[in-house]
Amino acid sequence: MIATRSNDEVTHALADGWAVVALESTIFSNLGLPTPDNLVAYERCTAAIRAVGAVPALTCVLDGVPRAGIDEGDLERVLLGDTKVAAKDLPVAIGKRFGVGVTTVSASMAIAASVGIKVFATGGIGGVHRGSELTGDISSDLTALATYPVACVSAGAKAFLDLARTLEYLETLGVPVIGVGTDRFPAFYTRDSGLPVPHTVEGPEQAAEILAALPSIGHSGGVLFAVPIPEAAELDAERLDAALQQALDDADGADLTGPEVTPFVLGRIFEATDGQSIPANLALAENNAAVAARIAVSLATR
Ligand code: PSU
Ligand code: MN
Repeated sequence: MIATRSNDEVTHALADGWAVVALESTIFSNLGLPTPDNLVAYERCTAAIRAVGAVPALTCVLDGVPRAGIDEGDLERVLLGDTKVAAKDLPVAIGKRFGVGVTTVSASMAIAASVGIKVFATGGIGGVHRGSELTGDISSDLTALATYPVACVSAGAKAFLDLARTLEYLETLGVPVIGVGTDRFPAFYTRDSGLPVPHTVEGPEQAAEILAALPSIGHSGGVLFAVPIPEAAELDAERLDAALQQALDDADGADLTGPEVTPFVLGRIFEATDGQSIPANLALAENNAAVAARIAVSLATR
């Protein structure tokens, strides 16, 4: 078991069985969002969680210690972090005492599970990359969803990935994929990827009922809740397609592998959309945090 440290607020909430929502830190670093939008995203997500009475727990690694909940004085270090830590990197980050490691979805779910946090909010998950039949590039976020008993709330995944294969892969791994108020898998900036999700819930209460049923059937892994971006913040799919294609072409030319690929493509998307993707990104992250918090509260009070 990981020796994770929490701040006082998270420690007390967990001891009292109160609602806690884990957050990843890659999205709040410059690997996920440019400055100062990363801080704005963090403030909006944590405020949304607190607004319904839940407690936010930012995950990261600080001085070789996995954290689920930091002290405000450490926030600046996390926002400036540039070492991406996936679940598989956690032992190295601990053993080599990384100063700051920013956690991806997979590492955040591992850390959340280690302290018993049941609900986790992110922007978008990693997935099966286009061309994975040649490169083998499939995000370990998917394996983590099958491994850790944590519900992940995400706006689907970005359309620079192969979303059809991503859903097939989750199916193979046995991860329930559940649309919240939708029967379509969302594509991050847009509400409908054109692909159906296997299951739908009306809202957070029904989502919590499903989570409560997991232990009874021996399901040991997680669940993916897919929440579409709020309508008012949705981007135009056609204009976005051109930007995504440009970003992918640039990535092809840059000869990148492994964990470098996703941050590079994200950076190119921000440039190719002239920063117009940022408000959409902030809106969906905040909305996911709010939905996750309502699920966590519903679970804690049932
Ligand atoms: N997709 C986004 N924004 C992000 C990420 C993915 O739209 O910030 C980050 C998340 O931390 C996710 C990680 O867990 O990238 C996946 O990286 P990879 O594809 O290398 O597994
Ligand atoms: Mn990858």
